[in-house]
Amino acid sequence: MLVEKSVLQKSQAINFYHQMLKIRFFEDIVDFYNRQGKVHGTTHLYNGQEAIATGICQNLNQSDLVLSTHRNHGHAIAKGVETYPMFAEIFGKITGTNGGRGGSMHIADHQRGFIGGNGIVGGNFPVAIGLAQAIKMQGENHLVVCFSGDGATNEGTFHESMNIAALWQLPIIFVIENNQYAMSSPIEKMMSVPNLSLRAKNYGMTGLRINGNDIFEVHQTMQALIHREVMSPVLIEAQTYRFKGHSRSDKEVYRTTEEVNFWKDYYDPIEHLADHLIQDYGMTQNQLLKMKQDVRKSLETEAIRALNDPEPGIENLLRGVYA
Ligand SMILES: Cc1ncc(C[n+]2csc(CCOP(=O)(O)OP(=O)(O)O)c2C)c(N)n1
Ligand SMILES: [Mg+2]
Repeated sequence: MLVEKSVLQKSQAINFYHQMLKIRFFEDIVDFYNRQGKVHGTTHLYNGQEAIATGICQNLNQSDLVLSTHRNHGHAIAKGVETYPMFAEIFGKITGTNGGRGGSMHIADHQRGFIGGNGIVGGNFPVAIGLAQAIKMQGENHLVVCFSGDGATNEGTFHESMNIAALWQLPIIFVIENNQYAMSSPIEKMMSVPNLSLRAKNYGMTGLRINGNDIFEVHQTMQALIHREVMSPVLIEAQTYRFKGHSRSDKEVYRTTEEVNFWKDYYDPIEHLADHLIQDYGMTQNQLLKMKQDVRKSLETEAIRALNDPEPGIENLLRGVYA
């Protein structure tokens, strides 16, 4: 897809850059404390994929609903969830988005339309369908966006949900972040047709394949989708790459350092936008550096504050348990 850089106002481009930095540094700080043993359970970091969450969610309203996966921090931040309670949740603190009992994979904030992550691969597709059906039955005009990985599209729930979404013409956008691996399995060992957007066609749904590391392309795609007359279901395959291991325990023996460095050097979505901010929007290196420092510093302060918060006491054990 050919994309005009001028589709973005300067203030919007700066806002996108800020958002992507926030996601990147949030993950770096989580990684740091994870290695210090401050995180219970594992984490799945979003580094390298920031343009997708940003370009998709910045085009949504608060009342639109987002569902995510085990790799959910970036989606939550992009949907407007506050980072301090996210840190607290990941550190298992009472001040966390879920009172410290969900952890990294289960960030949720329903007031901001972030329904939540899900540790079950493919687990959120049917939930998204239910929400989209409810919206349709109530005659509201909100959208549901369901993020997933490439690996999740081999789960039965994906195909069942695509079928129903198309049949019932639900207001839902499936965003497949094709980072080319599901844990240690490269996509070519998992499916014979690696173009995932083609999967939409068989269900009678529009399928788009975009460069997920180009914020302009992601944004333009969403602009076209939110301005349609009728919100029929769509599948977006956003091609991307994850810069860090699958999770904390990943030794990354299934890919080479050269491959990872190639993506970091040539396809970093944040550096791509930074280049345009300088060339097309007249920003200076110093201005970008200052933004980086400010974003990092404020996140570091929040993380330290969250680390010092109390853990949930025993009296919280049955909170939210309904049966
Ligand atoms: C139903 C189910 N099967 C297996 C797992 C273990 N698992 C966790 S993440 C993952 C890979 C998911 O790959 P993908 O959907 O491409 O997402 P990515 O991790 O690349 O973001 C697997 C197999 C799980 N959590 N749930
Ligand atoms: Mg994947």
